[in-house]
Amino acid sequence: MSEAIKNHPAPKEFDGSSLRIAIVHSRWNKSVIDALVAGAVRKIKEAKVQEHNIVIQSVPGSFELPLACQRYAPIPFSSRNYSYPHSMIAGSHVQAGATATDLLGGPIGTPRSGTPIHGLGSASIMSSANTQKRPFDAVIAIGVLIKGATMHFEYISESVSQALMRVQLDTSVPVIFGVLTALNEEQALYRAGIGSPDKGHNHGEDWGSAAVEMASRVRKWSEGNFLNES
Ligand code: DLZ
Repeated sequence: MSEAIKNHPAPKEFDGSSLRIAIVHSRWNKSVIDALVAGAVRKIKEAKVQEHNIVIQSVPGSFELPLACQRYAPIPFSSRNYSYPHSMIAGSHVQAGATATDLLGGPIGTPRSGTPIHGLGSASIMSSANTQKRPFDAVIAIGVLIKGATMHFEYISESVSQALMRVQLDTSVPVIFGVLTALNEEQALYRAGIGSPDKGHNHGEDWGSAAVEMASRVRKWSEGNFLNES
């Protein structure tokens, strides 16, 4: 495909100051993952998403991403309430310096069954019972699959992309597809902006911007706002 057509359009600007965004990433191919997560966080923060509203969770490999994303986006959009006072979310998942490897403690959402999900430790479980009701506005799934000698790559790439789409449509929470499917390490490094000699482009930045945009748009749509806008 011509590079003149396939480009990186400048993202539109959205105010993310009231958004809550989760990043779920795998740990395979860590140096690439770290660069991608850092790129996503950079763009999310540039859009004014508050640090305590950025939650980062790791899972072993890309195959585990869909289930984790599903747990971070469990509330059907129709039952959301955006009138939560700020105090209900403040301190819910405080993260001092978002890094690719941090785990966050505490309840992360309320599934349709009404059973609280107690995920990742106990530290913040006591912070506020109300935080369980504060949904994520978007989830970014970040993984790096590098093709090897077997069919493993094809099976995982296909199933993970299908499953992430399913989570997005089932929950109405935007799930940003941040899974690199590279034919070799060089391709992966280049797409994380850490290639050599040409660094390439960090696609994590695009995913961060896409998360803020989709979260903002879905919120508007849920309010019945479908006005013309490109
Ligand atoms: C097993 C495996 C292999 C061979 N390669 C990758 C990879 O390139 N990227 C990735 O994210 N995960 C890989 N995995 C691990 C699987 O995604 C998964 O974690 C395991 O099969 C356990 O379910």
